[in-house]
Amino acid sequence: MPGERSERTKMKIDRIELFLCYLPYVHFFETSFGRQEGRTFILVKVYADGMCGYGEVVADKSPFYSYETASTAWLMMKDFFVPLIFRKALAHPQDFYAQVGIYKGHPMARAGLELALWDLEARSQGLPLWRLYEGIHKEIPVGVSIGIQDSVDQLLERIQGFLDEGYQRIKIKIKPGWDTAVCRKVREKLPDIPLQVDANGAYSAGDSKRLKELDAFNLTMIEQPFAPYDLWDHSRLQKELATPLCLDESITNVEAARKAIEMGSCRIINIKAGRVGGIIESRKIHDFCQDKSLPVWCGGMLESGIGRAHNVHLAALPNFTLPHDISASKRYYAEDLIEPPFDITARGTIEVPDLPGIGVYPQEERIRKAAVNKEVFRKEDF
Ligand code: OSB
Ligand code: MG
Repeated sequence: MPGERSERTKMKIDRIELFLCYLPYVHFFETSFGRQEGRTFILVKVYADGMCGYGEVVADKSPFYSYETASTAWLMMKDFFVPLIFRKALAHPQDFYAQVGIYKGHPMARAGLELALWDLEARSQGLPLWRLYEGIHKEIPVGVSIGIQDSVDQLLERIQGFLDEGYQRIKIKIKPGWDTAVCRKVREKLPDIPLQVDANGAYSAGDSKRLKELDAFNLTMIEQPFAPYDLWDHSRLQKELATPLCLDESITNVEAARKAIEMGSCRIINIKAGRVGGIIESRKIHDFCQDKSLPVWCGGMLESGIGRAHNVHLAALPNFTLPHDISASKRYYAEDLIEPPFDITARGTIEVPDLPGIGVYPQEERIRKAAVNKEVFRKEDF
């Protein structure tokens, strides 16, 4: 495992800070779950030897995407994961990963802490995260995920705007009633762009006939048509579809990935560190998929620049080959929490930062402004 340290030089975490934050979006984001105007999330700071690492918990205010919320994640960290780190003197993310497995569930809460420990570890070694992860990509291909709009014309206008900005592919959110007719109109206007759709589990097996109509639109993939637990119906649908299925919510760990692949439930996997509990589990899924010749890409949860920086470094791994849901800072927030902001190159890519840790500078003043609650935990209190 790269990034391992000897006992002698092991860091000791002496303080952990949690910030409950809210940032308004530049444009509302609507999925099959509903419309949102901004994002609630938790920033995690872990301190050791005068250094600090940053992580982000992607759990939202409400349990739409998963059962986790910002409140449940806060509680799990406070009652279980933070005490575990202090009591067992865990500082290396690998040690945290090995020990936190005694508890069930709550991957987003774990991931926030694991990410912060990775940032700290990388900073202490003076290396960017992508080197610790053994990444190879110096820049990563990126796309944009566009929510459900008030009208198809508005959607077409937004798509054109993002294409003009240089994004390599477009993903649109779909739900029953905002699907085939929308895809047809997009294809009439833009017959050749790389286009994919994401249903966030809005369909059920009875909708299979309708979903098969999507084969007509030359989509790169259809993401998560059915419920997260439903690998079986995904496998039945994939057999009848020419378009590859991509699973997001269903892939909660490497075991779920193995079962999905063995059952033929998908041909592509979207990896999100938050959904699967951190970088170590993400790498296991990445490696397993690589072994099975399945391409993966990095999904997003509309993170602040801190969470997005973590995604960018993860996406530097070799088998992350398809364009990611990692967009420029200004696509999400008027003022991101980092400097410099992420921008799109003329090649439709984002450059992987080469400075230590996440490789971008968190802006403390902006974090304070975004924070609606804060809690500090000290080693001496455990
Ligand atoms: O399903 O990929 C998803 C955002 C929030 C929750 C779930 C999803 C999304 C996105 C946005 O599609 C991707 C991004 O961060 O750009
Ligand atoms: Mg998705």
